[in-house]
Amino acid sequence: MSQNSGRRLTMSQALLAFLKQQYVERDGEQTPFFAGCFGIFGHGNIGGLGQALQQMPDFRYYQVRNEQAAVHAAAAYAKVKNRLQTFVCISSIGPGATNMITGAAVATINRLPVLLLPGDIFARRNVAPVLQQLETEHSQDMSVNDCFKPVSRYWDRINRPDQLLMSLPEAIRVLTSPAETGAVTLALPQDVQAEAFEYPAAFFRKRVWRIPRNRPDRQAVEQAAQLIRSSKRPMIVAGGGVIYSGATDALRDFVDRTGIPVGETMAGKGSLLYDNPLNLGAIGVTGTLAANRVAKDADLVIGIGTRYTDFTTASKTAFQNPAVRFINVNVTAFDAGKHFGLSLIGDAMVTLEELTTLLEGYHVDSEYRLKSCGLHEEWETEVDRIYAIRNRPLPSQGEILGAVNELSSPDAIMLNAAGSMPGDLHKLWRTRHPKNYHMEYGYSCMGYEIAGGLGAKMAAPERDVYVIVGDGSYLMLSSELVTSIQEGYKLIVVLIDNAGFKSIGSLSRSLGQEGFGTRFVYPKDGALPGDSAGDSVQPLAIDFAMNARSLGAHVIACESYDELTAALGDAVKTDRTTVITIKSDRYVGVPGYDCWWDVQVAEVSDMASVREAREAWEEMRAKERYFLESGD
Ligand SMILES: Cc1ncc(C[n+]2csc(CCOP(=O)(O)OP(=O)(O)O)c2C)c(N)n1
Ligand SMILES: [Mg+2]
Repeated sequence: MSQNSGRRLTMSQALLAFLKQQYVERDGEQTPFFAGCFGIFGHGNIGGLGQALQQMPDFRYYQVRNEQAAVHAAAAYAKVKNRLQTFVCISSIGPGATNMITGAAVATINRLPVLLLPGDIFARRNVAPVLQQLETEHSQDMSVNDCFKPVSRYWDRINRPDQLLMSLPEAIRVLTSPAETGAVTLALPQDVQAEAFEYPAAFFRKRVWRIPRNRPDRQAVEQAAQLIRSSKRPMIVAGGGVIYSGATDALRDFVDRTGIPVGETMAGKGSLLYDNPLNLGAIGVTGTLAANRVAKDADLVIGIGTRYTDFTTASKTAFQNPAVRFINVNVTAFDAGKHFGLSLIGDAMVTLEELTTLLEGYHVDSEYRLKSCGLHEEWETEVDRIYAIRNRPLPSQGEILGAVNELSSPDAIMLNAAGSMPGDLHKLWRTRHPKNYHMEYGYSCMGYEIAGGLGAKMAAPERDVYVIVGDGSYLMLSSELVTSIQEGYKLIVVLIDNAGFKSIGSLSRSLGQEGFGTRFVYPKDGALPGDSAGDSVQPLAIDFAMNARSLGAHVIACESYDELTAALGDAVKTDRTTVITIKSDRYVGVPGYDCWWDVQVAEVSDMASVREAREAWEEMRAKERYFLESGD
């Protein structure tokens, strides 16, 4: 087709027509890359993208309540789809646009593709300052959308309709690249969105972006095999990359043959099923005794698809063997190089397969294997113990999470993000398929839960989706309950009401700060009472059940463990999003297991409790390592 036989379209129409033609292919399977569009209209996009979406109903538009929530839903969708499909999120200019910045950070930090199209101020400028415009006296080439730059993996502003021809292919290249993916932002000035241009017909050809399975450098893999053969206490740290690569079977095979035990990160939980005898479970700050014990003495850590956040490394204290070395399998050179590790830059699945072949005949000492399996067993007993606690008068969080685990279908998705729940779930959740445990813990963003649940359910409508949300997160962002009801994507929401920020309360107490500012209570004597005030406080009378009911959800309010189990039984039978509310004890917590997290403690204080906490902090701070010895 000649380049000249073009189609005269508005920039918005051309953009959508192009997006509809983008496909990804991995292992021979092809899918359209975009499942549709979430958004809210305003004057900054109604006549541009709004008009184009109306005219193209086959690119489905979903109306949401909050632009931040839209990006969470898109990111969760992409996470469930192993990054092979995502959503476009659109907003008006100004506050609608900046609402998406938090979502962009979630997506970029978690390495999840989302395409953000915030409206922008008039490119032609003559009517400036327009409603919601940020003015600056030293430049006219600036708007609030510049704030997206640090949280986007690719950022552009489309000031002329023909710029799409150059910008969109870059945007899709970044979104579909396992190494580069994250939020991509194309800021769309409101006037340009509606301007027409003769786009070459070839621009709208179907394009298939193949997701490669790059194999690592041959010499590096051979060196890795040598290192593994000569190690005595190797362990694997399985991160999100294992799951995104679809490498869970390859990992199981590798572990079966070599006997190397596995600790799982927040994003990597589900890399092995919970009952694999060599699955030591969660590692790091929120780790199990099994994984943290093995990590402490490991002489070789094989990180697969992990970023090594402080939660994974227990703030660089998890690996205490002075001779520990790292092999890092990662699609991203940046991550592969961490801890002076031997970098295997490549796809997790093919790299594991190659290593398996090179390690033919190798197996760890049987004593080491037996020790790992024994620790796994001991951990299962500890989970049983915590699931069986029947705390009174209010149930403990551990037993609530146990009930959800035991009473949800094995193929369900459990989703969570912030509060005291991620730590408990990382330790306690018994993962029964690789997508069973959906945790946003790169940004740990309060408000991800319900919006993310919507995205997860849209990605896997055949699965039950259980959203576990704290009262704090619920109050921050629960508006997509409405969208889930509008669109018929049923969620089962378990709202844990512990009258405040339990997680930060306990963190505060651990720093000697008495839970200040973390309870949902009225001020007393001119200040917000902390935990030292005990029960002599007036709680906020928030009726979560009524709140959820008012949005159209089916609601089951529970007072006890038994009522909760009955509610979980009933919730699978309802016809729409169902919110189960349950009060829980603020103080009964799941303990830490041989771990530490570096959170700053005041160096000087009037409070003796803070001075004491500082002393303990200094002792642990001294254990933090740089791993300078790790390299050659
Ligand atoms: C958007 C956002 N603001 C603040 C925080 C810091 N933070 C982490 S957990 C938490 C409390 C969450 O409260 P809730 O949802 O009730 O869970 P709980 O800690 O009570 O289990 C806060 C304030 C955060 N992670 N995200
Ligand atoms: Mg709470």
